[in-house]
Amino acid sequence: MSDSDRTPLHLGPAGAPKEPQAKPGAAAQPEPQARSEPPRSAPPPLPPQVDPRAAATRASKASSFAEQITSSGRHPVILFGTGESGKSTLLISLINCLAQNDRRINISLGARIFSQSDTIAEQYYQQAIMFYERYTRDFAEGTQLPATLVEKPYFIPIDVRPPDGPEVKLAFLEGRGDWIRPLDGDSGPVFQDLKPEIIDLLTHYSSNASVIYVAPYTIGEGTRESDTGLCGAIVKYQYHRNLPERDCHLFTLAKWDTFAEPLKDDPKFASVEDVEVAEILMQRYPTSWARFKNLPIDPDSGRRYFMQYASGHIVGGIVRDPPEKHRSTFDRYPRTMWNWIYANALEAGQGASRWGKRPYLFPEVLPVEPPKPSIIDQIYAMLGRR
Ligand SMILES: Nc1nc2c(ncn2[C@@H]2O[C@H](COP(=O)(O)OP(=O)(O)OP(=O)(O)O)[C@@H](O)[C@H]2O)c(=O)[nH]1
Ligand SMILES: [Mg+2]
Repeated sequence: MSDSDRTPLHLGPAGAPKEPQAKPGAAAQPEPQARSEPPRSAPPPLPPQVDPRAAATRASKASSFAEQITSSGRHPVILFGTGESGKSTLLISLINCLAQNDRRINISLGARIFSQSDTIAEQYYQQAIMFYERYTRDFAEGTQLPATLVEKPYFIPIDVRPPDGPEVKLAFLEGRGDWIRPLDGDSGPVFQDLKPEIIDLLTHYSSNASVIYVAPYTIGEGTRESDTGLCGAIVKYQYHRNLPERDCHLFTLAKWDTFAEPLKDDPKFASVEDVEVAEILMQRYPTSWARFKNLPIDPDSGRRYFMQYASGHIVGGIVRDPPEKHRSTFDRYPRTMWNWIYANALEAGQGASRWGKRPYLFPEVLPVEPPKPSIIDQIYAMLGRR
């Protein structure tokens, strides 16, 4: 089945009707518009006879990721992947898909999420501005992203307003891949625990989140470490998350252009059987793919998908303009993912039972569900790692 032919199966309880193909957008390129930051307000003074323990509780609540995301009303999108797996570039490709290529749908940097006006909250927002304004522009002009080197994970608030559908407010969680790198040594644990901020989010956030697992076709010396790291992230996610079945999960075979090279006109860049993508995942990511397929989610709930993904035409370390004949295929990857994110965010706002069909931004592309886990997958998942 080719991407362009994909029937929108498995999406939502009743599925979505097939629509005519949308024209791939390659319109003029506006600068992403950043929303100006609201003025900082001074922190409220503590009452005179305050109990220090109560103050501490309030302080930790105020800086709690779960608390802040809940009060912002934003839908969190969490990305897991080891260093250099392509998380940040994937996020850039999503932003640029709307900000640069398809002006029909409005995208902008949202208001700051952390309400308190301390240094760390300010730093979070400055990082988000930097990402949204600087990195997206640099990437569009041909420069690769630097490795993410922040001290703590942070959210990039993003608002998406389609002309003929409800607006969604999102919060993309950006961080460093080496936080999930497997631990060295012949004894002791293999998996790192997640950062405390992410644990806080997973433990206390009670609505649904979108979770993206980034598994690149090629990386460094090979995919083994990336597989183990990703498996560890899923193990820890499962350990900390209350209600994993409520979240929406997407496993991506990233850097697809390094498998099916558009410069060589490999037809698989545009069209490939889903079973082949699943086969590659099984070979290159045996433990994390198995673990993913074994997440305790109702197989018929439409909460688990996979897809191949290319974030851009990146050759020899240079980001290039895609050749005209491949442009619409490059666009299809972020469009497909946008459909998934948009529907998840709307569902979170409205409650699963309130919509009969899955809403989408781009009718021509929708992700698909993975095959059911085999016995071998189940064994791998139990072992945790090979
Ligand atoms: N060919 C190709 N290269 C990609 C793609 N996505 C990312 N890359 C390259 O892979 C490298 C790592 O990408 P990043 O997005 O920085 O990876 P990351 O997961 O954010 O890495 P950390 O910030 O270290 O965690 C960069 O050199 C990117 O240009 C892709 O889809 N295709
Ligand atoms: Mg990064």
